Amino acid sequence: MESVLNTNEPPSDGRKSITFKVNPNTNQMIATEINARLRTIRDKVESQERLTMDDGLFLYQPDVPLHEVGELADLVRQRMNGNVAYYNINTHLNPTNVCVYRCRFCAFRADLRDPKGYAMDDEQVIARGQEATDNGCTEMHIVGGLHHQRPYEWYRGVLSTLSENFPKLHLKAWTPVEINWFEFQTKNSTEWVMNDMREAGLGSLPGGGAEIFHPEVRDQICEHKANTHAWFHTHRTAHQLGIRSNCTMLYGHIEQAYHRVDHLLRLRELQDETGGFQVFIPLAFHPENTKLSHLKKPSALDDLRNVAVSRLLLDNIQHIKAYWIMLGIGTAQTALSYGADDIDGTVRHELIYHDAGATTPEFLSVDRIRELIIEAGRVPVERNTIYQEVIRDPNDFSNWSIGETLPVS
Ligand code: V47
Ligand code: SF4
Repeated sequence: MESVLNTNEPPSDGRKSITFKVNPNTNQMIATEINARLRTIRDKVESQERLTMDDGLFLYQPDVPLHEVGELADLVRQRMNGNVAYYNINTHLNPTNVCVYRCRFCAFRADLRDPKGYAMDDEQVIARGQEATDNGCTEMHIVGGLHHQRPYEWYRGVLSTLSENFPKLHLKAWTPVEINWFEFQTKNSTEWVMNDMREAGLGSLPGGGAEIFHPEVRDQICEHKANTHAWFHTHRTAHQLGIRSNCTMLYGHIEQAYHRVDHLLRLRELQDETGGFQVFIPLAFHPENTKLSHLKKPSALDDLRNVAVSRLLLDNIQHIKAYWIMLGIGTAQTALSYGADDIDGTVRHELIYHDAGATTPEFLSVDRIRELIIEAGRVPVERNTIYQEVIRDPNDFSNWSIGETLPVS
């Protein structure tokens, strides 16, 4: 039987689908076939041979036992990152939620005259920087909407205000969707925007705006914003300029296994070329208050399978992040045995997931994060955004310095 892939366009390696033998009475894959294929994949993983599109499609099949997929991913995690799990002390800043676009999965955006809409002024931005510094943050994660009436200088000003007042804070800012908007506003190239933003304080790029790259899905969930080509062009340019970046995949909405594998392989391809991605973050779709609110949130089983399959396919990206805000604490802890080696940070002021129904806390203390990691059997290590170890003054928590550079790809 053909697995359900329903696509018109072949994936990066030219395969369209994969055929499985199924038991006609149960419609489930035959155990002997599952075992044989798993053995082949295990051999490849053990000998560090690259997995293919077919392997990825197979590993995503719900009939393939999750614990076996997790065990393989755990092997890779252990080999790449040892017994360590990383976290950071960070905060979020969404300078505005007003947005010209209307992505169907987004509960965060607001219209220009919506009472929920806001755009921060300098004073508010500085207050957030001060709060972050007082709490010992090393990173500020900055993304938001594309405001109809805020010029490029306003966005640039967010970074320059923060970097002038809080020079130690690493500013991980703007997705390719924003960079693309700035190109449109300034009529300048990606490279120009990136250099200008770097001058203003940009340290690295977050992984957002990736959603699902395949046009069959992208055209249905966010057809107007920066397309797949623009997303890759932005990250390639960043990497060429020596700016590191993260990458993501938004799963659990209308996409199928085939689109997920295609997405992961496209990321692997760019990483082969530039080596500039530090970490991959699978993002579970939260449907509440979105145009896709009729859909069910992905299950914990699906979350863990996504962590594991991404660890296995993305053999050239050093870290996989189990973002606790989105997965929930229990699943994030379990994910540390399914391929993940990072759980993100303390996170204050998260809006994107909480607007979409996330019930996780809005903040975790450092002690709690370390406790979660230890409970999961790993050694907690604080990192900064670009994966350098952070050393804290034991008598003054907000006083920190940079130690060793940790493994990056
Ligand atoms: O691009 C938006 C996603 C992304 C929803 O780089 C949603 O370290 C689920 O990129 N349900 C932005 N997901 C967030 C992001 C991110 C998060 C954490 C760490 C890093 C990093 C990056 O959030 C968007 C979109 O894919 N998103 N709405 C939703 N309802
Ligand atoms: Fe705007 Fe980003 Fe929401 Fe899309 S995901 S509507 S670009 S804020």
